[in-house]
Amino acid sequence: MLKQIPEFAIVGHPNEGKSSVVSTLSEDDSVRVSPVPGETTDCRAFPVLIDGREVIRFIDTPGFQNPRATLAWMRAYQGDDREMLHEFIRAHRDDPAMHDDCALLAPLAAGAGIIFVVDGSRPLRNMDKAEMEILRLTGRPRMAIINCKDENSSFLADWQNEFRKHFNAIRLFNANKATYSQRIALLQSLKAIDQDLEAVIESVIQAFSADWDNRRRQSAVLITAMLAESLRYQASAVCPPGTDEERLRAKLRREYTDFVTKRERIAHQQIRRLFKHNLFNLQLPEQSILQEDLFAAKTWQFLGLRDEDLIWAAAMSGAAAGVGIDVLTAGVSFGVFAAIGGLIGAAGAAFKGKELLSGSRLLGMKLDKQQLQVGPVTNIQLLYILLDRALLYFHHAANWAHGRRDHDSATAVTAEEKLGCTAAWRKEELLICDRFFKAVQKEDQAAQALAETELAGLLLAKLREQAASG
Ligand SMILES: Nc1nc2c(ncn2[C@@H]2O[C@H](COP(=O)(O)OP(=O)(O)OP(=O)(O)O)[C@@H](O)[C@H]2O)c(=O)[nH]1
Ligand SMILES: [Mg+2]
Repeated sequence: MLKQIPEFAIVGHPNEGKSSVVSTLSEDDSVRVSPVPGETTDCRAFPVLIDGREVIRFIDTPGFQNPRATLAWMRAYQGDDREMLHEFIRAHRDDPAMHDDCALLAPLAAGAGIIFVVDGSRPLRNMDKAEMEILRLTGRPRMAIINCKDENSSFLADWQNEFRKHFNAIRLFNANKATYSQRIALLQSLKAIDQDLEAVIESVIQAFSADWDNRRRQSAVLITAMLAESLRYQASAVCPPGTDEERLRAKLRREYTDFVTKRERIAHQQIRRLFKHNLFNLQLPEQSILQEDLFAAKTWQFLGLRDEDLIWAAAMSGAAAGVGIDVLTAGVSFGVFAAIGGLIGAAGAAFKGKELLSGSRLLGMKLDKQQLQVGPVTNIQLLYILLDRALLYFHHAANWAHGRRDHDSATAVTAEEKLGCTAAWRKEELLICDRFFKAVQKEDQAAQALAETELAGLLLAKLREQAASG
């Protein structure tokens, strides 16, 4: 019988990706991963905690050191099967040549199930067969994971054939690319390796699902709060006669962009932490639009709504709103998005991001006799840009496997280089955004709270959709 908290030892040959698998499965980026074989020299348990309660435990182990000698000893063993592993460890614990074999078999002797990891992009060797035979002889429930370190799949069939003889379940699982749903699929397979495990693993899957939904809910609230604060931001400066007005404008504009840029970064970091990327800074694909500054022209070209949707939204809001004026008035104040689209399209004419904010309409800058005021923003496109970027960031944070350390941009997720996803939202959804945009800038607290709840609800639904499609 396995213990109440299911425990799995991740075992295999050195350098095959065992620690990477542990890191990804336990969402723990403190697991030591290294290209040098022999990095892991002792067992270490990585518990998965949900709401402070341990639900499952993965044990990282050193690779087999001397599988042939281990197998020979086991084959010659004549004693009680249930004592075999304990006897093996007793007989070899003082032999440095068998240190790693004793270490990796210890959790199995204590009752852990087995997850055997191989790099399926290399050919099968006799050594692997010896390791599989050792694991079979332990009698523990066991599953094999084929972690293809590179794209070569020509050896897969050999591995699968061999695995069928030794394991209760086999799965392809890439420690560097596995998404949340692939992790859940792996847990589903683990259920099948032993009937005793079924109920307890099912409850682990339920706990994982509830935890992830909670992360989506919290992300929706964090994004909503970031939007509200960014859209509502305003600042003013005294501007007595004789002041250098241009300088003061530039200063306020800079303060504005700094504020929103920082506020956005904080929200992204909060999301990153929700997904337990604590030690390694989440690397975004090199090609990602998220690499661009929030106020860069490229950002506004690729994300946010298309002009026709904005015009529609403007019409719905009434032309009195800033967005209406921006979109519908031709000439200098024609929306920044249109200007950018045109300029970039026109033979790559240079367009400096800073100019985005040069139109006073974007920021609602106004001057009276004594003071200059900036914000709140009048262009709703900022809301969509921030939203698109937050949803993209969420996508990366949720799908970045913890075991992945190389940050190779060639294999990164890049299926985003189109318009941001808000451009495909339905009209009812755009109206929710529109109501939010107007409400957060008013004094009416009750209306603000209602609009925030409504937007957070929409975002939660979107994040759930993202999960279902990923
Ligand atoms: N490209 C790629 N590299 C991987 C993958 N899995 C592991 N690696 C790399 O392979 C190397 C070994 O990974 P580890 O997880 O440390 O392997 P291990 O089996 O724990 O190794 P030892 O502890 O030394 O036995 C590291 O450089 C990993 O980044 C993968 O799926 N794809
Ligand atoms: Mg290791």
